Amino acid sequence: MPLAPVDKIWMDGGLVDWEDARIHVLTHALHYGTGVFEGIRAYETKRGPAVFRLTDHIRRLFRSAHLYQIDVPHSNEEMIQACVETVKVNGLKACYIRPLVYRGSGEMGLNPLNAPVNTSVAVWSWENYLGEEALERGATAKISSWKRSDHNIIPPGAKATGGYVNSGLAKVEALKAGYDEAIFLNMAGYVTDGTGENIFAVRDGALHTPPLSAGCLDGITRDSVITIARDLGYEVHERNMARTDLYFADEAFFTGTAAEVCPIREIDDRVVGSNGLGPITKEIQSTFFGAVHGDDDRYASWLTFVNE
Ligand code: PPE
Repeated sequence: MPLAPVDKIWMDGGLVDWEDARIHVLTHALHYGTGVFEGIRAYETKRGPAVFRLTDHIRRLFRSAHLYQIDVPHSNEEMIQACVETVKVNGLKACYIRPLVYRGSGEMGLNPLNAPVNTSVAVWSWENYLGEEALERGATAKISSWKRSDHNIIPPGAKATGGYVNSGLAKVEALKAGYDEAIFLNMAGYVTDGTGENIFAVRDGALHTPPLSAGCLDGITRDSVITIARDLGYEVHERNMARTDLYFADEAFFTGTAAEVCPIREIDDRVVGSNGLGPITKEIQSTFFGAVHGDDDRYASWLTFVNE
């Protein structure tokens, strides 16, 4: 999706113009994927833009950095403030927010530990990852021939830039085969997630989603949906799922910051249940959108208001 430039990007502690946010070609992360990042959204509310679960995203950013032994040169609070400031200064009502911590230039070779650590926060307008119309109509998906990288290969629980080549392979395979999205299985053959989303199935009125141990990201939208579903009175089971659990589902949906709560209408050419936005998915989706837009007091603590 082409990016529409905004005014400012936060880089290493200060704001620079969009076109000046440049790096050297010998940036370590460019060669070896040695970066960690987050994807966050700010939504329009009656009180101005609000960032959804900002502290949880920044906590996960630091967890990812910890795994890769990257010392983030800013505090947790400074990264939170950097996100707030970058949303504010660009004057967008709603946007996607991309904090990045990466190994910079000055060292080559696989030992990353002597390379400097740089940070940035960029924001841009981003429609739903699978298309706004997919939120109603549902996306199509294909089980990938590529497996999700394992806990002992590239741990899927941390958002490392380099790990996303795994997702890229599956995404391209799915798109070229005519599907909107890929679904990964792990090395044991159980469902993990999409290329940039967690996955849920609804069957007989209960929700099912792979456990984190299957090898999926500890998605913040996943966690929000589990909370919302239980608040609405649904049972949620985190359990290993076979691909047939998806084919047999009454409803299925992806969750993610970029993809939000997006129904899946077809998996491997098999229509899923109601072929679109099923009733339970719809209820969860609309509660989720109520929460992110500040219209549901139960979830007020999930929002950070940028102008307050
Ligand atoms: N699994 C993966 C592999 C993943 O990348 C994401 C986020 C999720 C699950 C959902 O996590 P959460 O956003 O916390 O609910 N994927 C990001 C996509 C980034 C991209 O550039 O593509 C996102 O949604 O921001």
